[in-house]
Amino acid sequence: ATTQVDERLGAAARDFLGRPHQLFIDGQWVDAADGRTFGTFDPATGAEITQVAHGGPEDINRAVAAARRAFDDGAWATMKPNQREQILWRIGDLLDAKAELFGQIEALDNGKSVAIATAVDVAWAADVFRYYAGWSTKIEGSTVNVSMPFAGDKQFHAYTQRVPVGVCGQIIPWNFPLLMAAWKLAPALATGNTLVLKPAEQTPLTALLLGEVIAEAGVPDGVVNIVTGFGDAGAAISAHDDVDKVAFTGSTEVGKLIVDAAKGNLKKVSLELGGKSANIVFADCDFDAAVAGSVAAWMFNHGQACTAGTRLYVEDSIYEKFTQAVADAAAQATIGHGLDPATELGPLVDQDQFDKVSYYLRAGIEDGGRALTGGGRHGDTGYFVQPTVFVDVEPDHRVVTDEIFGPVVSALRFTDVDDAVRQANDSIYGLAAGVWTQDISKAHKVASRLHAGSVWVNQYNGFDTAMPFGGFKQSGWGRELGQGALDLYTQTRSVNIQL
Ligand code: TXE
Repeated sequence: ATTQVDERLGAAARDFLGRPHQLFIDGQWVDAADGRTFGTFDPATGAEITQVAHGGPEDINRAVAAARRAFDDGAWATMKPNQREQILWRIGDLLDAKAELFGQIEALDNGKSVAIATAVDVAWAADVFRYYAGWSTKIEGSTVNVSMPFAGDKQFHAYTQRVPVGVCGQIIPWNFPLLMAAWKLAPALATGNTLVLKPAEQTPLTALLLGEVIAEAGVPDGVVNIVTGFGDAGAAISAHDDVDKVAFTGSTEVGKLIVDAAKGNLKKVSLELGGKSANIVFADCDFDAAVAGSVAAWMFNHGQACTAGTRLYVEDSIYEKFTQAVADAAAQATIGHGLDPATELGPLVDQDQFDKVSYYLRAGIEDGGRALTGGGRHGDTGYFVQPTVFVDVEPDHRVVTDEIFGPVVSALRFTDVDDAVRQANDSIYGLAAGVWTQDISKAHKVASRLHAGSVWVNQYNGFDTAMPFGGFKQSGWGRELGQGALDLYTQTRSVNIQL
């Protein structure tokens, strides 16, 4: 297939696109075992960007074997922690140094604005590597005062060690391709594991760039292996008997498949899944800040964020005025190609995602809702949809219950705190929630009653690398980021010595 190189790309990005895009196994760039490749596409135009190696189960076997050898030879797990720290820190620095390259490739492959890709995705990925670089030297066990009631007067010296889990499989989605790779890799590497990463088929490119950075930073061969491919490659990772742990970010549906596949060797599983997060606006909020924050809550990343605040609960007395202000602000967003500097809202990632969101735009109306703004496709090329605000919706409407993963919000009313909390908690998901009020006591009380892994008050998407992140209910198992992620990638050994 012929590929048109976008002239907004810099020299480094063009150079990268001109090279072959192979699998990264055991420190080498290699073709897929059967030589297959697949196309990755620009979602703003539908045009093919380039071809990428199509890794399958056989390639997963090769990658797992390399990761196993690298784990068993101990070059990484037993490396001095301060050396691991320096290597991880170097990855962060290289990401910063190549921010323009990473940002441009991310914008092209995913569709998000290059400004956001650079300032958020790349900068934060660098921060994640540096944060976990620091943890490399701080993985500690404890000494334990044992009583040993059946051992008479004998004396003991007992302690715990935190050791790596082993070979980790990491399967990531397309909405924050580089950032999700960083969230997965950095804590696993800081704690001495080796791994096989499978990027999403829609957005394989920045993971390959990251592979180059990882080699340049001095990570030993086989410690990080990157296999681009589809769901069958992910399934092969989750079912592999020589994989000790699988970490997944993606749909709740596939999360359940991974739990099933992992049963064979009872590998450890952590899951970061879907959401339908409630954003609660009280009448005593700072109105303008709440409007701007509530729009960003569901429009950020074109709604393709697991935390998207897509159930907007507004207190009765300000419902009309607030929802109109949200619709007006959303309608002003500049829609365009990610590489266009003026773009605020880019395309959805691919045809499947476009079809899914289009289905919900129809479902919102069929179920009895009304679109205050939006409701359809934007333009006639690429996968753009209009930002859409549904009102007159009921709790059982599909646009209220289902994760849509597009720039679509459903606005509902509530009467008081109890009503807001009851409605917000009425979901199979429990990933995040927003609360807008100037009454700080009310904010704390509401936060403590929400069934959500993250609660943001007077802001939305208030992430930090040091704050644990993950879901209640069907939004997942385990916590990433912060100190919490160390638990996912270590196991405890208790050693008890009779003196
Ligand atoms: O996700 P999948 P899709 C939600 C969102 C979206 C929907 C579908 O609602 O509309 O999921 O998106 C790999 N075993 N989220 O289809 O399929 C796949 O190759 C192992 C929420 O893209 O879950 C990719 O690498 N792996 C989410 C990854 O799983 C398998 C982010 C995610 O793809 C597999 C993305 C299998 N059987 C979508 N099948 C979030 N939590 O942020 C596929 N994969």
